[in-house]
Amino acid sequence: MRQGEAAKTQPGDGTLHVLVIGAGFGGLYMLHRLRKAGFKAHAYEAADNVGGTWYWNRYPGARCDVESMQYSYSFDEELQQEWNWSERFATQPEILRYINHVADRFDLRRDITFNTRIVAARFDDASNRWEVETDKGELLHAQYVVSAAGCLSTPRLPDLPGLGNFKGKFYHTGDWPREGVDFTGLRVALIGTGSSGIQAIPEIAKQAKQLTVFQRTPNFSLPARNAPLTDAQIHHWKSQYAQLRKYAREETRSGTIYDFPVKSALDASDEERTGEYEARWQKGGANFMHSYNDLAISEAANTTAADFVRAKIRETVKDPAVAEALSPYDYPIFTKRICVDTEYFETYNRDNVELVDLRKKPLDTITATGIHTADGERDFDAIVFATGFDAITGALTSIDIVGLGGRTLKDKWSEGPRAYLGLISQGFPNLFMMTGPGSPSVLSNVIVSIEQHVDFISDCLEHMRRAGIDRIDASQEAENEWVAHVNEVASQTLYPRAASWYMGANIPGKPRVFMPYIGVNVYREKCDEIVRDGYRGFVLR
Ligand code: N01
Repeated sequence: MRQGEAAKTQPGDGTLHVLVIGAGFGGLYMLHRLRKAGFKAHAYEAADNVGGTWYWNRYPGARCDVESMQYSYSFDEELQQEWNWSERFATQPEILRYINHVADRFDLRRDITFNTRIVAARFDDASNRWEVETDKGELLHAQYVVSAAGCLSTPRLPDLPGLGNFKGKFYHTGDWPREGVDFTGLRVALIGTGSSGIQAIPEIAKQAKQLTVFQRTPNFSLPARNAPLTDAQIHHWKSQYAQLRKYAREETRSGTIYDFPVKSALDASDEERTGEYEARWQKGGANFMHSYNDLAISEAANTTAADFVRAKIRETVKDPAVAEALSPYDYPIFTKRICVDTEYFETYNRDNVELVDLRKKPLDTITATGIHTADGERDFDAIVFATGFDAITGALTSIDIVGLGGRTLKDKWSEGPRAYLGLISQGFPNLFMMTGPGSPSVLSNVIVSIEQHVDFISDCLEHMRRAGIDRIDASQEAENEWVAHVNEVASQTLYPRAASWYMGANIPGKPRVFMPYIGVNVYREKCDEIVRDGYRGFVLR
């Protein structure tokens, strides 16, 4: 290193090397790696504690639908050996306990400021530093910013006429009261039947006097068949964690191990196919998605799986009209995020549960006492919004991020997000976006994707420090090629056929662009190649 560069790459003037936004799974591991590498790093977190998604989403029934032995960090062998998951699919409280355990075990809290939201960030071209503003009006300076603000962290309340008049209480599943909610004896409305609604509905139905579900689009859901983990299951994973994690990272498209298929659905006889689907349905979980290798690319193959699930809905729900209303027809199965449930369809057989099909009876207005639809008014004491998130980009575009030439990220992304590898958006140097648009993120076991991004970013910063470089941007050409590639990969699948949040379709006015990259294994290979080629496509200076 030449003289003078130590000062350039090791701010000693109160400037941080790295400011991390968020203290969920992404932010915590980022902080840990950066500290180990000797960077001066600090995280800012809007909540009063760690956990991110798992801090906010405390609605009844919240659990992860990636199996717990896989939905955990792999970066520390002792950590993965010492922690014991109790169930096949972990509950939100158990995951939050795990995250707190990690924060304590690696002494991370001393470098986190809680109750502080980052609201703005402006890049200074002359000093290669970011000036970052908090909601307390504090100004911070950092050479690099890493956003670990999450893909599903900006809850969205629909703009329904009259909501301000409602005299009862209303809640969003993604911003659930810390103290919980007791629905005993109450008439409850729930709007939205995505993963959150589908998990909350059976639990709220058990407690409330009456639950009315307002459904706009029915969803495909698979039974979880959750159960306590046995010692043998735990031993299976723990005795070969290193190999299994490596396999998940390097050989699978989603970073998760399933019973992978060997053939096309169309090469199986009707009887064989039904047998395969039934076996996987009984086993439970998202394994069903992997029955055949062409379900995501061939409409004919996909229909066989969709028909099977629709038949299960008819078999489960006693009232045929309700079963029909709950059956999705207008998009291929798996092209919206598949739901995994515990007694979701069964819940509609309860006397205290009603389904309102908003496609037949559109919602007009929220009144002081309830909800008015085309067939009249129903009174409620509480409304639960399970209406989703401004996904993937919302956390970033809600921060006023200003890059080179005074251009805002929001403006640059007004026709769809653009970023090289989903990591850096050209014109916003030294700003890394963990699990950003154009990376596998939400189409993967997100912890696998987080670990890969953390390692990439940390290795990159160490490389830059060694080389005496303190600015990284993406080249316009590399970004353009990457965005085209992400779209090209998606267009070979059925995914763009659904009006899903992957496409931005749940937010009025949001551009319809397929945002995640399909293929954890391929993505990792490409990133590794790019690093081997001296960070090809990045501009380092
Ligand atoms: O949100 P969603 P979510 N009027 O966007 C409806 C992850 N997650 O919180 O489809 C009426 O999927 C909307 O209807 P439509 C997982 O990745 C994981 O449930 O737009 N309805 C839809 O039914 C998941 O995919 C886990 O027609 C309105 C629902 O609200 C992601 O988070 C658990 C409406 C929103 O569904 C998001 O799931 C939970 C309106 N104005 C979440 N606006 C696990 O790991 C929206 N809707 C288990």
